[in-house]
Amino acid sequence: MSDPYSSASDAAAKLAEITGVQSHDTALVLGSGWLPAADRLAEAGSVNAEFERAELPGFSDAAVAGHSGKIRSIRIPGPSGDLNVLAFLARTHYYEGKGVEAVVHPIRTAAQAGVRKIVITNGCGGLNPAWSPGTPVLISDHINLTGASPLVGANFVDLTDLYSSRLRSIARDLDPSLDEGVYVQFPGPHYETPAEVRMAGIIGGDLVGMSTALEAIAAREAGMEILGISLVTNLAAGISDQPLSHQEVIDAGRAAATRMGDLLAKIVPQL
Ligand code: 8IG
Repeated sequence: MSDPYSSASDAAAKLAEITGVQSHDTALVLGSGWLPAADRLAEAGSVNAEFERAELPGFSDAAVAGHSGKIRSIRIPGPSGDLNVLAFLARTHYYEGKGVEAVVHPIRTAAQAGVRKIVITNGCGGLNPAWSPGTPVLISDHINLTGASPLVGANFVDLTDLYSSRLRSIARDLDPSLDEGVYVQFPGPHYETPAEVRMAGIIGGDLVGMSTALEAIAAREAGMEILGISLVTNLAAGISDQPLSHQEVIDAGRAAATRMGDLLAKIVPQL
């Protein structure tokens, strides 16, 4: 990719052409287990367009089972008129080896498409044994253990209140049962060892995953307000004596779909 920002601007132009929507208001990035929830959100409104993300400049095909490679533009009613929501039904993960630029290209495309607020979701492992698979947790902060950044050069972006306390409090008003936690992004694609999970807890983490942090940094650079929601799909390695499996992740997402969909349908219009 040449200049990542001009590539995102090309993608945004193509997005406007495909969707017929000149400007989107809110973006939604869907993590493992969240696809059924996006379907419920679409039912709360109408779909402007849905297409393969590879149709946009700079995007490649999806690589993970349980992720769809599509992008969906949804129009939903909001308190002060309709909102256009740009939903990425899958993300590019850092572990795919396509580089950080590819990981955050959807975020930068959304920014160029006018998006000012973003909901970043993921499926992850939980350190708190009270979080049974299917529990949603608001991300209060993150620890980036990838050793990478989407930013290049002397670009000293402030990450204080990265996961907007204003948006978190709106979410908790709508669902007071929501807990909060610190998300630790590991590079993956392997899951953690039990010792690494213990370390994550000692350094202040509550959730372990392979996404979100790099995207949130790019979203902040672009000036967006960020809400992060993790769906705990499994207890992190060593927290329970069960081995981890990707099927468990997909099953937990399916089981939690109704709750997550209702949550998104309630929260997204109010942000
Ligand atoms: I879903 O336990 C899901 N993604 N790193 N660890 C990490 N990523 C995950 C996990 C997990 N579960």
